[in-house]
Amino acid sequence: MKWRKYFRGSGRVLAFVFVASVVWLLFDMAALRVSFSEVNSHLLKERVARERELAKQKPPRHARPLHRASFRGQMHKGAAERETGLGLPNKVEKGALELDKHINPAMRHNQVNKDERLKVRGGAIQKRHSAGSREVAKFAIENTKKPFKDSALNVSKVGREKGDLAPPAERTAQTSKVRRGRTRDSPREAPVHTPDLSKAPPGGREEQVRSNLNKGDLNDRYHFSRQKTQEPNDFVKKNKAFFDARFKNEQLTNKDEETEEPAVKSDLKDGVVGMEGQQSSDPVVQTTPGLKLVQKNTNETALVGVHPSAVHKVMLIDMTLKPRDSRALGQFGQPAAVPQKDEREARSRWSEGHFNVFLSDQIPVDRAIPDTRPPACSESLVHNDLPTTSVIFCFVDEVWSTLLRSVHSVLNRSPPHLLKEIILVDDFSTKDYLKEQLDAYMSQFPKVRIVRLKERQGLIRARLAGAAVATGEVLTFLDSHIECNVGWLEPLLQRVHMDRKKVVCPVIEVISDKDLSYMLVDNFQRGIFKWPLVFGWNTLSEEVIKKDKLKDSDPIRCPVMAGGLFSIDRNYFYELGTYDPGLDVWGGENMEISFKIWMCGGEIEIIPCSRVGHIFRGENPYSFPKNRKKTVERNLARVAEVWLDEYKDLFYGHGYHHLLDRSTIDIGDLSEQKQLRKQLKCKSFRWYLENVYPELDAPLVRAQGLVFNQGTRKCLALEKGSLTFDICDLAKQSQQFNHTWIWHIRQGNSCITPNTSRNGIVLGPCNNSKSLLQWLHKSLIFNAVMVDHLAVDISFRRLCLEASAQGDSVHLNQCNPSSPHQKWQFTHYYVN
Ligand code: UD2
Ligand code: MN
Repeated sequence: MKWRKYFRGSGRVLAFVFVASVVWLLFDMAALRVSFSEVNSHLLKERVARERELAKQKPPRHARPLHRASFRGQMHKGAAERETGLGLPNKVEKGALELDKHINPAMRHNQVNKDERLKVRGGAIQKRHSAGSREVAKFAIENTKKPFKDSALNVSKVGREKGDLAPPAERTAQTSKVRRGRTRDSPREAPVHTPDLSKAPPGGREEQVRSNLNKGDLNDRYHFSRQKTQEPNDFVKKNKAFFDARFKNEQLTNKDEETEEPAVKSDLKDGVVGMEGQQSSDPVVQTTPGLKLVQKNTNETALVGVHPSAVHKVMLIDMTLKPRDSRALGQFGQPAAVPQKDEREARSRWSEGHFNVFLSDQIPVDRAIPDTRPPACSESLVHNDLPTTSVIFCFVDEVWSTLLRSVHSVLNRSPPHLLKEIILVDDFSTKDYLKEQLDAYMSQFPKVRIVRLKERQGLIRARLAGAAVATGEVLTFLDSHIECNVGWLEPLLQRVHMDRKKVVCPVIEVISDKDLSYMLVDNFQRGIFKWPLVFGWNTLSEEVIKKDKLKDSDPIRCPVMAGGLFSIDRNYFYELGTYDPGLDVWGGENMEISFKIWMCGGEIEIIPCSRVGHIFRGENPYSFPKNRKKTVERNLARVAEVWLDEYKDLFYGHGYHHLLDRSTIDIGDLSEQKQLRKQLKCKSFRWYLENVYPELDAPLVRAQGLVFNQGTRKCLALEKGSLTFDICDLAKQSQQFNHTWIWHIRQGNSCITPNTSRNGIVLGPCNNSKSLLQWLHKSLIFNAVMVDHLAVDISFRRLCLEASAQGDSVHLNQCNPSSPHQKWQFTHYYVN
């Protein structure tokens, strides 16, 4: 009754005017919010300018359009606090301030919808939105039909004329095979014995690791790596079909929309995809169907029970500069081939990037690639208030077209409101095209910033330089020769949003170095390491998958990350003390950050719904200021010293023994890093092994227990400071010895030490760098017929430990393969 009076007489007029002005206002806002992302052409800019002109002529607006910040402010209180803090740079760049202008119109529309839904619910509003959506669709088609000058390709042609120097054709082909079968860490000096893994059965990475390790040759241990599951052609064919199907569906969806809009139809209309010569010559607006209250096939169990208005389905954004040409080389991630007439040039340009640079330059910088995500991923829900990210690409002498393709893939396939900026850190490149030409090209895209380092820092310190100027809430590091796949970003940010201590990696897929095709990798892969800290991939076992009821779209806990591609909460990155800045140029930083994350309270996950292709190269296409092998070794030694506790012996004992001698290698000051570990109250490496990577074989010693002598049939004992023999007794502490990873025979802090002057034996303090204390035993390196001997090298002479005939003392003697007094057995052996 109370209300009715307002709807009588002048009240009715007032109510009508109010409703009409709300409707007008919303319509106005929707129109004004039509903006463009950086990737759209200047035609879009003109359109917005026209819109603005129109807006000026309209009556003054009573409400300002909702800014992303205020939208986020309502949905996610902590955002503002997270943006500052810890004395981090809080610089707001021009590009950043203009963020709102560059939000994809459909995205923006979506935000308005959600916000308005909170206040006003009703059919009128929904209708208005659907009208707006159609306008966006029309708009996209109009604009993409107009001609667009492909400046990227023009410029890349300039770069192409610079090639010279040619490896032979067979080598080019071979390098590609080798690349598939080698690890990211492979030392360039190492010989390559890698089988062609393109023919290996799926799931063979682990076996590859094992078989290489068993060979006992350190160089071999490096050679295990990514493996693809299918031949590229089959794969691409399959995925092309998938792609085509997707296009068909979208057209249907669009048709449906033209006729009738359901009451709660999705407001998520993202991105524009154009493909000439496909199902339609017109570009198509992708439409993500409306949110459903019931979640199906989603791995985001944590989202169950969340109010549907707080989440949405992962967006399928795939924008282009102009309609895609389905006949373009490498389109859909298909393998490309070099025409016979260009083979010479192609070969000559291989060394520019250690992949097929010639082909890369022919392939569109914004080509389509197959959506390789597990099917459930397109149903995944993510929060509306995800944090923003700064994408950081470090590069040194990167190839022009791959660098551009990397940047475009981020611009084209990331929701604009989540992409705060792209920071390109030029690590003192020597190529001219990476200077003014790059500046000029990137100036088209307000979100791209270029940081130039004044001297070569290496990727670790270059990443830190990028992080220092980043303003996004999350840092996303990527290599500069990648292609982000559709829907890559939101699933990563979702996990960080759920828990800021989650550090997340996309699945790294393979872009062939030879034909630039895009290949998917096995499911259920995780990053692991083997001794001596060699990164590799391993497939989760069937038992684990069954036990944990893992779906192919579920996040996978990862003992170590590959290193190149990951997202981390910016403040958390600084809380962790970033990377050890003492790590040089390349290598080992992935181990360092992985141990740091796990041991200091974080987690590393691979997110199968996020996929990024990467060109794995056979060689680093840039110089190392110092020797490459030594650089990596030194970095790893720093990591081992700071993080491995007593397990660092395994690192040294598995091939880095020479690093123990600090007079020949200076690994630099570690006090700050050790201090940091204390401050952060990080857990022990033992904890890491027990809780994160229990599958790793990590015995602390080679052998342990009683040391039995065949000749005397007694055991070695340490009594009153000297070595003697005793009846073997497991219960006696005096008879317990360790044969350590660095070949010491040790009881407590005492080591069996040769007395060089008299071939005698004394007990001395253990000292890691003294080679005199190293006793070879059960080692084929030493001599197949003397595996039971304990031998030591003194001034280039090899001598063996021998029990006296009386069985009361030990001394050194010429090695005699048949003497039982020189044969020894420990109770337990941990190494074969
Ligand atoms: C892997 C990682 C890489 C890094 C590396 C070292 C992946 C996919 N890649 O080897 O990110 O963790 O292992 O451990 O996981 N760069 C510089 N300055 C340098 C050297 C390199 O900026 O002095 C850049 C380079 O241009 C590239 C990135 O750093 O964008 C990584 O180098 P890479 O591609 O040679 O390393 P990669 O993929 O062999
Ligand atoms: Mn790389």
